[in-house]
Amino acid sequence: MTGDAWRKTACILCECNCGLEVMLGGEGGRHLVKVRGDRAHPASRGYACEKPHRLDHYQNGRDRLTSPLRRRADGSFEAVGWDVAVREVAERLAAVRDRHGGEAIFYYGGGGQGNHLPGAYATATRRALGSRHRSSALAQEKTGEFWVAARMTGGATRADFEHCDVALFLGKNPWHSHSLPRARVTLKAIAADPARTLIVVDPRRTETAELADLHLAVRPGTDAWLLVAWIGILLEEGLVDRAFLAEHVAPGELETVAAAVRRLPVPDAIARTGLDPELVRTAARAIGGARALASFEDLGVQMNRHSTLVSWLHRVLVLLTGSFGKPGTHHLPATVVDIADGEEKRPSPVAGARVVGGLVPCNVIADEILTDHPKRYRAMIVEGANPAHSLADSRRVREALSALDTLVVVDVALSETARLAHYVLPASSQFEKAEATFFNLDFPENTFHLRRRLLPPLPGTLPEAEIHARLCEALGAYGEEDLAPLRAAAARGLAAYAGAFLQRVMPDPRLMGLAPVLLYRTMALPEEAREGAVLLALFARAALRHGPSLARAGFGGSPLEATCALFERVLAAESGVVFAVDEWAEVLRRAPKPLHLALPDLLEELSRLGGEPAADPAFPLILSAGERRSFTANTIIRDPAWRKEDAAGALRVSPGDAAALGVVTGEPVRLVTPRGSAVVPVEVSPAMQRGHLALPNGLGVGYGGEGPVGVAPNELTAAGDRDPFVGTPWHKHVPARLERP
Ligand SMILES: Nc1nc2c(c(=O)[nH]1)N[C@H]1C(S)=C(S)[C@@H](COP(=O)(O)OP(=O)(O)OC[C@H]3O[C@@H](n4cnc5c(=O)[nH]c(N)nc54)[C@H](O)[C@@H]3O)O[C@H]1N2
Ligand SMILES: Nc1nc2c(c(=O)[nH]1)N[C@H]1C(S)=C(S)[C@@H](COP(=O)(O)OP(=O)(O)OC[C@H]3O[C@@H](n4cnc5c(=O)[nH]c(N)nc54)[C@H](O)[C@@H]3O)O[C@H]1N2
Ligand code: SF4
Ligand SMILES: [Mo]
Repeated sequence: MTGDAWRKTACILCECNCGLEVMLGGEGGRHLVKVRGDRAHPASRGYACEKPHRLDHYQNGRDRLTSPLRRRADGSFEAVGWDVAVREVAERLAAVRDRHGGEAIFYYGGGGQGNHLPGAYATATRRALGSRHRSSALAQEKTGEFWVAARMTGGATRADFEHCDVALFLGKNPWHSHSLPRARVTLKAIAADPARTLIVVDPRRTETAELADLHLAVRPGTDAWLLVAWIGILLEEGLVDRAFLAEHVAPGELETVAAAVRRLPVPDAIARTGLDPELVRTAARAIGGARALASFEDLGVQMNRHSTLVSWLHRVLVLLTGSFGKPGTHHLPATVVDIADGEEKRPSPVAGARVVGGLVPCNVIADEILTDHPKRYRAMIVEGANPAHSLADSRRVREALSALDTLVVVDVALSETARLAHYVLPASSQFEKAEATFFNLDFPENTFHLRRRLLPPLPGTLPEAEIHARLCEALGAYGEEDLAPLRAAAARGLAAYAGAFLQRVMPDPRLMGLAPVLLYRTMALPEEAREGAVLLALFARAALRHGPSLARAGFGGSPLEATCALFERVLAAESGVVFAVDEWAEVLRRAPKPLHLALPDLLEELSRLGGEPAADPAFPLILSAGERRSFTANTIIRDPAWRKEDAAGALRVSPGDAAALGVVTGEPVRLVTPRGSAVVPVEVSPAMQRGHLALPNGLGVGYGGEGPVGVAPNELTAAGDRDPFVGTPWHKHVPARLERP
């Protein structure tokens, strides 16, 4: 069977989820033989980078799982049927709940770069179990930003790079990591226009830095000083937007922040960064003089020293320049699901860590397990994530996962985490079910794409929606009497169904908690879109929150009418839908009044800047552990043959450091950190500055029974190296040294 038609789907390798067209073929018609960008996709408009062309390495990976696995007493796995697996998983988790309370059951993941519907379905299983604590990779990267942004602008902002005249990237290499639609097109357009300025802050001369007008190659880990210097210069030179501040920012806060910043003299701050003072001033003037500044901070600063302080100083810079709520600046998009939230009242149960956006800091999870504290996590469900590889200090994470009473892993492959599980439940791939992500953050037009399934599930696998429905049923969470009235309404069409849902489910907290699986079980949807059922509930919430934005996109009327119209359109539109159309004025309406600059805890942290302990002379270098490169995609694709270049994941080293050690490209070195060591081939790179090393992310995974290729970065990181406020890891700032092996 060979399909000769192009079929629509999306890339699953980064959060952009560019629309793709694929041609199926090969054995059983189950291979993605040709891949190209989908011109009809409203956000990506035909764009695709080099990574998805070989997506078949994901779909047909040799370590795809095809049966549930159960751990035997001797540690090996045996294949068991789905009925057995579901019954036993439900029994074991229910036993933990009954003995220790549902709060002892921890949930990790819920989707990676391409799949977020499982996280929505899992809320039903968690509700059925009374499970409360959870986390995901966001608590390694974005929670510091969420925590300060919630208090300053009412939520994390995104920026309009298409219409800015000054673009600023802080610790972000969008040429490879993207995160903005059609990143390379946008970057090239900014670079080619003499009236626009591209500013990149990165110790490394990245591909993005190569395009930049101003590249500030800071000394690693000194971004806080650079931001202090910039803010100081803006204040000194009167480059702040006083009209914006007077109108929108709480009175007196400018003065408070200015006084705190002035305590650190600009020349001293610049000296810390190792940069040419004139370059710093030129960049400050470009930022202060911008018509529209768009900026983006990412892992280079968010996984580094002073991460939350930098997130705050960055937002101070944005507000001082009035770069909020006008074209080409920063906005608060209308979203289907809010992923950024502020702090929760209750800290994590054992470590007492601050919980932001509902997420326990990744760096304390092992501490929450490896203890005799009565509130420790005793069971864990991991879904669409690989924490044994992605969390700091893999060794300790493995120890923690192994200490659990029950570990259940839902994955397509036998990942590093799955290997430690008591039960592994094999999921259908992202091309074998309907899927979507919730990272839709564009403005003024925001898109949503429900991709239909391209292929029937690989035999032995199930979509997560089905897995969660079966788990809820095995837990006795609902019965036929709950489903029958909804099924009857479904037979009368979508409007009748939505009405019945509103009447029967929404007012009943028990049923509302199970809504995702009730929708999945009772809606009458085409086979290739079945897993989209949960969207009805999510769209209903969006219609209530963002009615005017949906109406401008053509989904008007009552919230019920808007919900149904949007749902039908999303189901029908194979390339995705513009679901929200905004106006810039909406941004300031959406934000709290007034906006805030002065956060007392961060002001205090600023006063401590410079008081850090001196570096350990045994580790004179700084390792950035986890760089995004041309062929890295977290651990989504495990086959090393996928990588067209850099298959072994070389350690990038500056020419000076390589010469000092006497190594050349291709030769192995021993990389030593306080937590571990590894032997890795070197790539001598003029893009690196002296003293700075870079390892790629996503390597060091086994494949098809073969041992790992490359270095797993978190064998080298330590969980204690983390942000004091939200616990985000300092993966980009690991003390290290090099030795000849
Ligand atoms: N190709 C590819 N793209 C991806 C991914 C992938 O795996 N592969 N993953 C996706 C995911 S999950 C994410 S979160 C994003 C992350 O996207 P990015 O944050 O852009 O990715 P990184 O390469 O981890 O880090 C960015 C930069 O930080 C720099 N850096 C290191 N130390 C410092 C410092 O002290 N100061 C400053 N200013 N910069 C520093 C590094 O040199 C690097 O160029 O990428 C997404 N896109
Ligand atoms: N040292 C260091 N550590 C890091 C980083 C770093 O830069 N340096 N980056 C961090 C960041 S930003 C991120 S986002 C994380 C990423 O790390 P994680 O969030 O842990 O996830 P991934 O590596 O993306 O793994 C995704 C898993 O989902 C599985 N999978 C794929 N498709 C499906 C599906 O349809 N269903 C199910 N159930 N499973 C599926 C894959 O097989 C894989 O095991 O790593 C973090 N860790
Ligand atoms: S930018 Fe991201 S989503 Fe788009 S094709 Fe590349 S990896 Fe895939
Ligand atoms: Mo990430």
